[in-house]
Amino acid sequence: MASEFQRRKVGGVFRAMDVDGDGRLTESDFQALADRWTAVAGPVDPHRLASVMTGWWPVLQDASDGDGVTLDEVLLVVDGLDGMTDAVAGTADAMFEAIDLDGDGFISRSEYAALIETWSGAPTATDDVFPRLDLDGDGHLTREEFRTHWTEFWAGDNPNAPGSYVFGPPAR
Ligand SMILES: [Ca+2]
Ligand SMILES: [Ca+2]
Ligand SMILES: [Ca+2]
Repeated sequence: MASEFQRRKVGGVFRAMDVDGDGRLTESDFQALADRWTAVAGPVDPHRLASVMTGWWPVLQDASDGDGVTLDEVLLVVDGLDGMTDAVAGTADAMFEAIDLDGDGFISRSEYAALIETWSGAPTATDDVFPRLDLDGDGHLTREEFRTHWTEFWAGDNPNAPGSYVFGPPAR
């Protein structure tokens, strides 16, 4: 069973992805997300970002009753991620490459800010979050740091872990 914290954490991402706000993720939400990301016209390639997320679509659909994917169904998938660590790490790497705009193998503070702004569709303060994610304080995120946070976000349940805030502060 997902904890209250996981429900709140994943629920924030769910609401960002449920573009039409009907409480279910459908393919039209993913299309609308790609459109939103394209409209931001930032440096993040919206199609690359969308393909990272749509890679999980078959897994989500398997958990659903065929009428869109609800938050409860997403949480069912989240519950099962302990046994899918390779798939989660693979998504982290794909996401990392989508964020690493200059391809230098690191995520800079500005690359991270571009991701969150594109993701949320609005300017979002990331100055407080980034230093927490930068575990060794060298000013950028390595692939390993990002993989740690991404895995914590999706498979973990620790309100004090920096990775719980990889998409920004959770909704209350
Ligand atoms: Ca929807
Ligand atoms: Ca970079
Ligand atoms: Ca670092």
